[in-house]
Amino acid sequence: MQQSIQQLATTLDTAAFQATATQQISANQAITLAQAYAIQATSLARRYARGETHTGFKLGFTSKAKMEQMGVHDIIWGRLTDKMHIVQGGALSRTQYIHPRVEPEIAFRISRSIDRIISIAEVPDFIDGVAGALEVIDSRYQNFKFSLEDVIADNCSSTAYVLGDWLPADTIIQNLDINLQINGEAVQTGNSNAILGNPLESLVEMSKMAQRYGLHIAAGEVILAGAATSAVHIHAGDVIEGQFETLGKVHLKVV
Ligand code: OOG
Ligand code: MG
Repeated sequence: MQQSIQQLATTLDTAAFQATATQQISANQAITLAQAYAIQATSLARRYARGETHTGFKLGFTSKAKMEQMGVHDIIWGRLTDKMHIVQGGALSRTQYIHPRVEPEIAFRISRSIDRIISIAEVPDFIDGVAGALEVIDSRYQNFKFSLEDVIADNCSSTAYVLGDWLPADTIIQNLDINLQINGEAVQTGNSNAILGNPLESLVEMSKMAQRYGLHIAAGEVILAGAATSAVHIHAGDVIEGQFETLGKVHLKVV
């Protein structure tokens, strides 16, 4: 039997809330891209009803490393909330998640509303900070496997994010070596240009998504550009460090 948008959204939200994996939607029924984003919005509405507030957006599959790791080749976007934000050096409780992974990201802070498609040359006018970041993703689907529509419905695996110190908007972020260490061991290395050739392009893409999907991107919101490297499984006791050259280091513990 076909399930409604509401039922599918409830299943995904409950899977996240209870840290229990659920079956891929695509295993039982076909959904369109528009329906996938509607499921995402409906499932986020349940979070807002529990008191969470919107803090920004994330992009996914903006690098080849991520596309190839997960077998999805289209850019996707998801929503971030205050509950997902972990302070720099803070701790993530492993038992609250299903099979979490971490990945290094670059974050932007929006300085004024983006209400149209912007060009790469205009990006500096719309941001007042850049930072290194870590994103924790935790697909609500069994075995961390999904189709394009599945992952969009699941808010693009959004789970948690840590922001490094905000640096001025004109800080160089092109061609940065990015390293991810776990317990002092290098587990991923990459370069910021792996993100769409230039990480600033992620904001151009986000402005296009906002136009296409009727989103409002407001001052103060955070945009995560998408990981430059593959994501890595994390375990209780792990000490995680992202290193981003000019953007400094970002830390997270798993307890
Ligand atoms: C989907 C989220 C992709 C990124 O940075 O590319 C993403 C996933 O890999 O589970 O966050
Ligand atoms: Mg990511």
